[in-house]
Amino acid sequence: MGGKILFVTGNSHKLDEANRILSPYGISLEMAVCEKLEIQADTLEEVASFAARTAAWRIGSPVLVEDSGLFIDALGGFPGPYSSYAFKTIGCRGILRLMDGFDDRSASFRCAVAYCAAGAEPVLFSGASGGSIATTARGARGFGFDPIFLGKGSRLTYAELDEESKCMASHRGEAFRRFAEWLLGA
Ligand code: ITT
Repeated sequence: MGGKILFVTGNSHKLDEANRILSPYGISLEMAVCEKLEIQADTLEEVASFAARTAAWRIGSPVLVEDSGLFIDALGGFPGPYSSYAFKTIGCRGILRLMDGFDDRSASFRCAVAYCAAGAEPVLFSGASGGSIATTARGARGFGFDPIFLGKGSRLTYAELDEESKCMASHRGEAFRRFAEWLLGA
């Protein structure tokens, strides 16, 4: 592949993970100097599409946007599309407190990646990783809710996994690999 693709995000962890996932495909991303315009919507796909369309129009070149979140079954999918806000306000400790008394701790991380060329419609790629909410926060790697998320069948939280293992298992890994296969096949 030629030059780098612009990734509209303010989250450097997302950029690092996406680059790790895409490097076997010869694709590399750089952070775009552009605001990610986030609408309030029920789905990650709507949020990512809108932000990608606006950024592509502003910058005048193809862009990638990714919207992701933690969906907890016992909380009706909360925090879901509001994960960034929930992380900044109540954080991992607040989520653990909300889960007090629930036997069902199942949850999933989800991710919507939108690729958009200027003036075109965004193309969407989704990924999900199932698991559960741990009873205590553990681990120092990753970001966001990683210390309280256990992947399916794993006793380690995402924050205890090495970067490669997280990217193999994660919602982001699935969505960006789908994007790469589309881009290289397109
Ligand atoms: P940008 O909007 O600038 O891309 P952001 O961190 O605000 O960065 P989102 O709006 O997509 O991103 O919010 C996603 C939130 O969901 C993020 O802040 C984390 O709290 C959580 N999250 C998403 N993916 C995660 C992951 O792989 N590990 C841990 N937490 C994650």
